[in-house]
Amino acid sequence: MGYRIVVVGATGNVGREMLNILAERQFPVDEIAVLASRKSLGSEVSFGDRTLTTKDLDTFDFTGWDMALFAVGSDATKKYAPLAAKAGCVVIDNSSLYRYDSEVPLIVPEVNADAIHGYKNKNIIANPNCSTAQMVVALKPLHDRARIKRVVVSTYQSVSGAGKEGIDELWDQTKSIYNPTDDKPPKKFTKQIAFNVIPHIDVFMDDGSTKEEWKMVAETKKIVDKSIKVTATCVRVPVFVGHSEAVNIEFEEFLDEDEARDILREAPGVMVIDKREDGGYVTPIECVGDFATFISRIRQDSTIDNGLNLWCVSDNLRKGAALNAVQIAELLGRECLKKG
Ligand code: 11C
Repeated sequence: MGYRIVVVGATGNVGREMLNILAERQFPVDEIAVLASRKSLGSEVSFGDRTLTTKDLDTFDFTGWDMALFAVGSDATKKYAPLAAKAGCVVIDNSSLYRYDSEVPLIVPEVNADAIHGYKNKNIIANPNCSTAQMVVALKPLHDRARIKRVVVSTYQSVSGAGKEGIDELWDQTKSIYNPTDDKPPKKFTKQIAFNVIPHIDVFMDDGSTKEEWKMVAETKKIVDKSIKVTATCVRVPVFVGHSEAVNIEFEEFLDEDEARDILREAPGVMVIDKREDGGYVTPIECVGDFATFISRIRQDSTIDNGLNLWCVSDNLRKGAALNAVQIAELLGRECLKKG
């Protein structure tokens, strides 16, 4: 016996990826409904070898459905997630709307699966920001061994984090570089993204950081440990899919680089590719379509007593969004909503 599942925002990048992953991981689905806003109504999306037609989010009745995976912006989430939750359908939300609500669990199953039971407060579970999800998968097993004091992270984030418009802008600008009569000025991003990097993701905060940077701080604390200090610089790079992060970690206790490598090799959701030779590390293009968070370049930071550096890469549409949401659904099914 399986579940009655709804995917909200099924025609977007993340919604489509949710459907792919539900099918790939053979999630036990008895019935599936794919919802979209009116402007995408009637669009077709793939689910395994089936083609599904989207229904209207505005008029959908969530009564009797087990779980709804939401992949729409915060405004639509604000309007529809409470309706679904009130109708008894557990919402797994990919937007940032509920992440910082103390009554809503923010879950990365490899890290804080125990927090899942908190879904009962509001019938809502939040899915973290992509740049946080991949980092905490790497931090948690190291924290368990040597207690992390402080993390300094710089991100190299792909344009797919900014949705289809971000992907289109990189594609169109790249082509236009070779055809100067076809100028493509920035629209989605604030500066040219083709052959460039932009140290700005999401809106600016009062302290000069950006909201993307703030999210990494707040979410790491909520998911792993509130005592961990994080400082982040988030940068958009001309890569289509796959976020990368250079992570510097300061621990309470000494942790040898070889032991850290062994710990990460055993850690759930992590794949260590770390040879100290040309090409002995992972780049974003190699992790597209994969489930793992890849860790490379693990090495001691000799400028502080208990420091390590590492390089962390993952498919931002998968571990950073759709995969993590499906893993939450699997966890919820296993722990809370068991079926015959
Ligand atoms: C980006 N991380 O790469 C963002 C996208 O809070 O879920 C995801 C934003 C979020 O632009």
